[in-house]
Amino acid sequence: MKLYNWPMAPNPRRATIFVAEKGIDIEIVNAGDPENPSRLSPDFCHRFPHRRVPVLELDDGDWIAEAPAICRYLETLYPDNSLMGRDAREAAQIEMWDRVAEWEGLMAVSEYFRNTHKAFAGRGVAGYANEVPQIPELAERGQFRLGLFFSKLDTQLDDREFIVGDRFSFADITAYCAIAFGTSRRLAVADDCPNVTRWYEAVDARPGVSAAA
Ligand SMILES: N[C@@H](CCC(=O)N[C@@H](CS)C(=O)NCC(=O)O)C(=O)O
Repeated sequence: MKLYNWPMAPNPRRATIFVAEKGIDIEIVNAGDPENPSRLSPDFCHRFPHRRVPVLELDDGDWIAEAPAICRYLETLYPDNSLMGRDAREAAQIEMWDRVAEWEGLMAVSEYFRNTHKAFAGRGVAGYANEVPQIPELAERGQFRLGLFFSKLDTQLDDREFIVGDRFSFADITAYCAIAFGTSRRLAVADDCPNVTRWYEAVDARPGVSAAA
């Protein structure tokens, strides 16, 4: 198997952290264009018309995209050190918070990033070769939505070490990747969210997380 990554991009990082935390030995390949690091390589886009990372290429050439689907597949193959739930209730709660983190955290940062960064002019939506103009109002709304997500997460983390119960899970990975990417774009955690700050620092210090930087 090969896992296609794009250093600094938050969605493939969900998969590379997952792999590092579980200790799975998989070849990780950079799908970026060496001539233009803000784009995926023409060869990758030709081979995988999904045009987004992460992609997991299987040994028979078949492939799986979308970070949660890749991680679910790997979790099934390598059930030790579960990151997606040990029983029905834990699995559902992790999936619930992963979806919240993706839809409310990652999408908010992505709305901001794709509608402001100069290298993404005309590339407002990931995964298509079509020209999609940037919309400054979407960047503003993304920044606002991220504040809502911080507040929601702060409440959830009020009496918990991690997002679901007291175990690190895929939900923490997705929320961390959203916030880490936001921080790199000067969208820092709001001062009135101390639980998020405490949790973020703990996740950031995990060896599996720094190994997949
Ligand atoms: N929902 C997808 C999102 C994948 C995605 O948007 N990936 C971005 C990087 S974070 C990408 O491949 N962008 C390609 C581009 O900007 O051309 C997932 O879970 O993997």
